[in-house]
Amino acid sequence: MRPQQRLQRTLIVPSIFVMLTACDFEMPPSGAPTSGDAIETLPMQGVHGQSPAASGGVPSVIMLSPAGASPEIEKTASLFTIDQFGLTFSPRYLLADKGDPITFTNSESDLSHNVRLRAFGDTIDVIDADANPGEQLVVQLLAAGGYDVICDMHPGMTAFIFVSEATHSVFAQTDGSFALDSVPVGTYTLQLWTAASGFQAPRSVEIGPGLTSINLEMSG
Ligand SMILES: [Cu+2]
Repeated sequence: MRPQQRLQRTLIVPSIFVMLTACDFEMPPSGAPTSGDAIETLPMQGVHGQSPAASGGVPSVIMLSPAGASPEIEKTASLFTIDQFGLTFSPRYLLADKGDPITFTNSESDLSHNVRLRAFGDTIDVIDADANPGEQLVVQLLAAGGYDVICDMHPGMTAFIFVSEATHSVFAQTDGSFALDSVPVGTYTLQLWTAASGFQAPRSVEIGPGLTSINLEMSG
């Protein structure tokens, strides 16, 4: 058995911070998004609606943040893992907050992959890193928006990451329908992102009391 290759590399580019490590420390489980955890004392309301349908398999993203001066909300960074196994990225769609550490792993027994990450629709690599079995690549994305992820070695191995700066964010379904379960009553700035049109102009919305319905189908 060949000795485990030890890699320690730090890459800093304008909008991103990348650490490549090949260590075998125990990874935390990939957590659920924690949006809204900091404001549990206010009554939570449901928001649902309709946005443009997915384009090229990439769903719309709906983002809500409290209107006005952005409050100092204590947010715990969520830890996400995207594994490469069985010639598939898992999960294939990931919604993260700005700066959340995203760890790429390779669980294959003896199959190398790579991770090539680009801003959505762009042709410039943000990351192009080998991903051999046992290695980990930790990425913190600091620019909001969509990111394409591919493995060069296996056509069809793709993933999509969306990085949000909003306090409440959700992927729409393929048909464009969306739902957020727990949003405190209040005035919000809503922003829509679609694969076809990118970020749309922010708009003001009132949430609750009661179920709030929002139609974004005509946007963009
Ligand atoms: Cu691959």
